[in-house]
Amino acid sequence: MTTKSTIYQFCRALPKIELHAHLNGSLSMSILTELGCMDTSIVRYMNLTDILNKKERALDECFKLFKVAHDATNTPDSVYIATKRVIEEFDHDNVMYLELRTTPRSEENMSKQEYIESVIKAIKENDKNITVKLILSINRSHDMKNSQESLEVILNMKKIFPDIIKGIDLSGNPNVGKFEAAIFKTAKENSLYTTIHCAEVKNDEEVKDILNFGPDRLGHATFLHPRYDGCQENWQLYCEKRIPIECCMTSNVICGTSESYKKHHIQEWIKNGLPFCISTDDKGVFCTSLSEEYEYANEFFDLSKEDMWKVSLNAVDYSFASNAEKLLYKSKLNEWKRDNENLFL
Ligand code: 6MZ
Repeated sequence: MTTKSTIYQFCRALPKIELHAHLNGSLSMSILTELGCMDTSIVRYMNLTDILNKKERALDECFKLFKVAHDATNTPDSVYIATKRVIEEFDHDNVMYLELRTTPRSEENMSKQEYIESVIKAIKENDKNITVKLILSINRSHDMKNSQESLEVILNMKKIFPDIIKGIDLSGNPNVGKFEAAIFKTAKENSLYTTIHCAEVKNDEEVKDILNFGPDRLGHATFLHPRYDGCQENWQLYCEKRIPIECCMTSNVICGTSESYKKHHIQEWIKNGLPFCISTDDKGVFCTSLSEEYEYANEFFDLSKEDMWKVSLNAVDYSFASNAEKLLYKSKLNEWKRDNENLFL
């Protein structure tokens, strides 16, 4: 019988695929404590009431919180520990494949290259039941010179770690800066997959440019469907391209870009059979987990256990893993289903 508690159990046990998780947004209270973060800073990082009280400017408020995490990860050692712990926590939540994304950052005692090396060291040492790949982010608020410098470092590191560095992302406060196609074109030409935060706020012109560029995946896509303040022309273009979107329900609800879970745009993708995956975005800042996000999909959009299993299976296809890896994860999901028939009841 399907009850709240069997759903809870199912969502936790389901082997899951996480494709949209920012390292410095994923730090839990215990990770920040281990990194020596002061209690007052931790309260600030995880203080959702502050964001929720600022309704109109919730998204901008949220971006101020990352400073707490960035201050706690400003040395190669702290970046290494943060990455290691975040991987452990996703593993604990039965995530079997994680594409972790992070923005290479230079600090007083760390270059962008050293930042990436620290993340990769933690990924290489991972001996848990979870495969981890890396997506490197370009912050849209950075100027072209800074972004080009990041791209150069990323391309050099990709040559050394082609099995780990899989893609490049555009993120950062959507109210600041813009999408520069040239950076992503070069990344694509150098065999990097691309995923771009798109329509997290209403910006039809930029959405059109991003869709015309044609990234491999889109982050959020909140203001894309006409019923969600998107324009018909972009929606038509999207439907032709059918680019998988990374849905982060709690993030959107807390940042105020979605009115509520019930009114989240994911329902248009579900209804129209369009490609999407379920993700956490910043599990630390938004106090969530991938299992919880699946629970919301069940609660608000009636996804059955079978549907949720299929969402996880489909996410394998949208991932930046190799074809051989995809086959492996799919067979693992099929095997898990065979071995856990009782959980589907
Ligand atoms: C856009 C976001 C984001 O890269 O330092 N980031 N960008 N939209 C969002 N929705 C809420 N959440 C996080 O992780 C933190 C960085 O990820 C991006 C921001 O640039 C933030 O500074 P890293 O590991």
